[in-house]
Amino acid sequence: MSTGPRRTPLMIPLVWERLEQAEQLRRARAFEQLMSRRRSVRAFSEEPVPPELLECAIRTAGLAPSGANKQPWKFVLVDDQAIKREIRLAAEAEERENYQRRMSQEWLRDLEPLGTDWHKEFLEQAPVLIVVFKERFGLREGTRRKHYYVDESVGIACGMLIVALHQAGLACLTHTPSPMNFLARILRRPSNEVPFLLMPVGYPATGATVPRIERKPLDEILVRNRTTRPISS
Ligand code: IYR
Repeated sequence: MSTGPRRTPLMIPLVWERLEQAEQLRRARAFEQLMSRRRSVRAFSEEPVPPELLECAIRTAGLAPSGANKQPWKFVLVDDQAIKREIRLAAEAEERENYQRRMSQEWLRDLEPLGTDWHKEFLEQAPVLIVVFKERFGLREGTRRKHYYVDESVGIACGMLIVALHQAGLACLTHTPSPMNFLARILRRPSNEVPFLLMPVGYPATGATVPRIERKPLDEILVRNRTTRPISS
């Protein structure tokens, strides 16, 4: 328990640009347009990605808010062909079990419109994989430091990473083979790190296709204040 007086945090002026409302609207719409063209890509060209682009996107992800500013994330870049192959084989072994045994009929039916199966060629095809790990706790000089809201923090950072990659003209896939502890083993991560997301990144293969999907309209995802109806399940 802390007993002494609380320390006053060091505060600095906020850097903030107040925009004209018309400019705010213009930017909001332009950004929505840009993001409406983001799609999960499952077929990549082998064309390499400039390392600076990836570093820039990862720095941007690292700007995400996090519980007590602990920044409980690690982004592992894998561009080594042999390691990508190891990851593909391990992911396919798990996914084959998933598709053939572990996933429910309802789940398989839900995935039909996406056309996915246990083959994960993209894990070798994409020039680079970003493997995101969450840090369950911090390790400083061998002692454990508590981390807070780890899933929320790393989830937000991943969202920012996806946006940063798209904005930089790169495509990616949020892939979650399950279970994915094989990633910690293959990439030799320390025991405080748990795999969170596996993201192949690159340029789409020539002629790449994506499933035709619908987005829920605003009135299905936006609630203003509360409804007058009684709570139903
Ligand atoms: N992880 C599997 C299955 C899968 C699950 C969901 I939920 C998706 O939105 C897509 C795929 C796979 O990657 O094939």
